[in-house]
Amino acid sequence: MLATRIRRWKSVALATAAVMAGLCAPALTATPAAATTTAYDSTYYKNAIGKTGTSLKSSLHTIISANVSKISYSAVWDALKVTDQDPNNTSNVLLLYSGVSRSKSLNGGDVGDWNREHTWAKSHGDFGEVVGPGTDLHHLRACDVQVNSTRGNLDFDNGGSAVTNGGGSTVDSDSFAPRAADRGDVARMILYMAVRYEGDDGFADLEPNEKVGNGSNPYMGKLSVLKAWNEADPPSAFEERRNQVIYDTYQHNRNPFIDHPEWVEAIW
Ligand SMILES: [Ca+2]
Ligand SMILES: [Ca+2]
Repeated sequence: MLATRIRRWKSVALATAAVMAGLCAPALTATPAAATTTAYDSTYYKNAIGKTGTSLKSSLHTIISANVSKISYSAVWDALKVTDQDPNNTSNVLLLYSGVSRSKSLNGGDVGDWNREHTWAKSHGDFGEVVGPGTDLHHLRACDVQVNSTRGNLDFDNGGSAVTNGGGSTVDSDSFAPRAADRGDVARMILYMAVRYEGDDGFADLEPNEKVGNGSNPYMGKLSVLKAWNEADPPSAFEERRNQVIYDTYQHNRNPFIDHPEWVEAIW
């Protein structure tokens, strides 16, 4: 325990020194699996630090389920205009999978509009649009209406052919792959849902597995691919801001895998 603490202090000191030397970003992103430190480790994540496996998963479930505020499905529209705001144009939202920047006012259901994508497909566990997993902002994203329809309830896997206006996303008969820049985001959203929903709150226990074609079962694949995507596409400034806005303004809980992407490997 003492050794762990000393290592942590040491890594904080090194990170601080790196910031002061202006070398922070390359030093901290060169090895994605390395332990990261955040401003929340001694507070929000206090009871999870140092744990691995099911112990870490259980601890994180308790942390991210405590004192959560939930919003209605209709309130999700306005929330996404804040969480998914284009950093280069405050009148727009950035759309998941395609990367398109589109006017916030074009929310709706017509071609050319954006709507509310359940990254964990709402049929997988059948939670629909009910307050809870159906309205959890950590996996709800602004998405082009047609691209959302193409994704449907497909599991995630590599391969397929290009999605029309999909920004490089691909699809085949049983799976969907986001454009490269959104792959880590999707992995961390799916795995947040697996930790947040454990079957103790009236909803299904959501879990990743190695399959595609999960249908209405409360599973989402493929875990090995999601793990690789988490490594290949580390958290971006957009994703970190989004996590912070949800924590500060809406739900008051965090996605642990955006703060600590190495916890994906620590659990799975
Ligand atoms: Ca990304
Ligand atoms: Ca679960």
